[in-house]
Amino acid sequence: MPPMTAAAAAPSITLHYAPHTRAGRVRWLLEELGLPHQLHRVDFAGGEHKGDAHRRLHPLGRIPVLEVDGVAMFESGAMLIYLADRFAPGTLAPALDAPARMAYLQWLFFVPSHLEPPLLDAAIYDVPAERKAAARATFDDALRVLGDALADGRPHLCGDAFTAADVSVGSVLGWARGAGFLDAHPTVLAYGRRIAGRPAAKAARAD
Ligand SMILES: N[C@@H](CCC(=O)N[C@@H](CS)C(=O)NCC(=O)O)C(=O)O
Repeated sequence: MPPMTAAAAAPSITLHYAPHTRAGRVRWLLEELGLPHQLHRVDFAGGEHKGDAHRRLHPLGRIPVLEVDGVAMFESGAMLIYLADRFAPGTLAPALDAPARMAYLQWLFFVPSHLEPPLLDAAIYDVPAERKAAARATFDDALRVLGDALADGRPHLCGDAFTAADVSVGSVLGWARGAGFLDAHPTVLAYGRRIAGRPAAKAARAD
């Protein structure tokens, strides 16, 4: 009789989050993965993220933080890569040797490099009007790049398959759509709307 192998125990996953923050993209991916997880809603308004307990998880006092089996990590983009590689290799994360892996990583890094900084300045941060206008123009340039990538009619950034890169880009497009910044970019607007309608995306916006 072959030796019995114990089924791998399900990992214990906790996401420290607050609504309308970068935690949303991690929550969206957890929903796409169908992974059981705990949510700890950080009292953002009350400054919980600046307290000692949270700073032990994220020394800069920011969110999100992801804990897996008691090990904590910060940086939402890194969380997406980790979760998709570990729990959906070859689907939500293209395989290491798949051609789509290159576009996948490219778009994941495009978010914090070229989408978030100008969008935050243009839509959210209290910055001088001149800087706001410049940020809006920079954001428009980045949206044109996204629109060109989708211009061949592909449903998702890496081709047919929906990946964690769509989650990351889609989360930023949600903020931009709310600010009306996608109105001049119909292809990007349609893509953003479509992926925001996925059941997992809706579940991640429960609060
Ligand atoms: N690059 C980090 C950024 C983390 C970050 O700045 N999060 C914001 C919320 S979206 C935050 O915690 N802000 C609180 C603060 O700056 O004090 C990531 O993607 O996780």
